Amino acid sequence: DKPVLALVGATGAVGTTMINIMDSRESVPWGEIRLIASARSAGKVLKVRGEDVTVLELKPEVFDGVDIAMFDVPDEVSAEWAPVAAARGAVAVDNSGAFRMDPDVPLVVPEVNADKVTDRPKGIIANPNCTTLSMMAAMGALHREFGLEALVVSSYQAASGAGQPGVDQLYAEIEALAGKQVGSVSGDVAGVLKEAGVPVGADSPFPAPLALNVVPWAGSLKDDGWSSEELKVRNESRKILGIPELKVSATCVRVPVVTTHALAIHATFSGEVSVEAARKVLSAQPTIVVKDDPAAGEWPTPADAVGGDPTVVGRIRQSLDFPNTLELFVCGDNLRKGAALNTYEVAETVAAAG
Ligand code: 2RA
Repeated sequence: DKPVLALVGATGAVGTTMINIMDSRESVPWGEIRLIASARSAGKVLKVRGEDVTVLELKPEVFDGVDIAMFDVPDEVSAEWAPVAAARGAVAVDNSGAFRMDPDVPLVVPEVNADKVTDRPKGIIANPNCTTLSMMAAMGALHREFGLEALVVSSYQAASGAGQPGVDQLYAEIEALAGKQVGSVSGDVAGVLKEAGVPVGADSPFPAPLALNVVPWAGSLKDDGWSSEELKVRNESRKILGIPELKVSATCVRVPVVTTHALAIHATFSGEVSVEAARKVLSAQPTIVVKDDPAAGEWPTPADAVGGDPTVVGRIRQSLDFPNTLELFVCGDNLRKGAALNTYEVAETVAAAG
């Protein structure tokens, strides 16, 4: 019998992307696709691969007969319900932060550590944070070949990383500023936003205006000035790559882009790695597109990656002053590979493993 797949959080931003991904697959291995959401959205009818599917309310019984349950819901909902799904016999593939660093929960990126999907004592598999995930296909491929020792990363994160409220905020700011002369000589962005009634600071998903600006902050404040997002990049990279001692330093920055996270990466290996060798390894990875010809004006930008599945990699250079080190620029759609696509690929991997 073909496995039964459930999608919890079917009506949210990532859930909607997930349905698009399933629609675009040539074939799917599922006998049934069950859609689940909160009581508020239950009863809605959504099209999945051309069929009408009625959204069911999240209750323990909806997991009966389910083989794999994908969760695209907030941390506290996953923390409560993924164990319920697992207790009812499903493998829960969770896209929240609730279980990522649990030593009994594998954190999986299929290109890097697909073998870990069967090692799941709690019946739960976690999907990484979108910022870490955006660079894992590339870093996994390079690590396999050259032995990664250290990562220094700066992120350029899109507004949709903060969900639909983040996207709505960026559009509202752009609309309020359109046609206005703002900047160093003609007035401040925050002032114009306030005047237009657009929330700023504590009332906004971002701690400072995002339009015409960059904001060196994502997540919550942790010890010694680090943000939760920066610590996730460090901890999750170590766990996924299987290098507990990997040296990682991250600075996470929000930029006025709607979707697709970009990362500038300074990666140090155990020996010298030529740009040519790195390019060869990256090009051989089916989920990576190398776009790297500065003389022809070719490099990755968020606009190149958005809406697509591959990670786009370019600006590959040998560091001038740091031995055994490459500099790269990576762009990945934070809602697709960064969230829905990786979760779905993990579910496919679980199904294939039987
Ligand atoms: C962000 N990585 O971009 C977070 C969302 N998971 O805000």
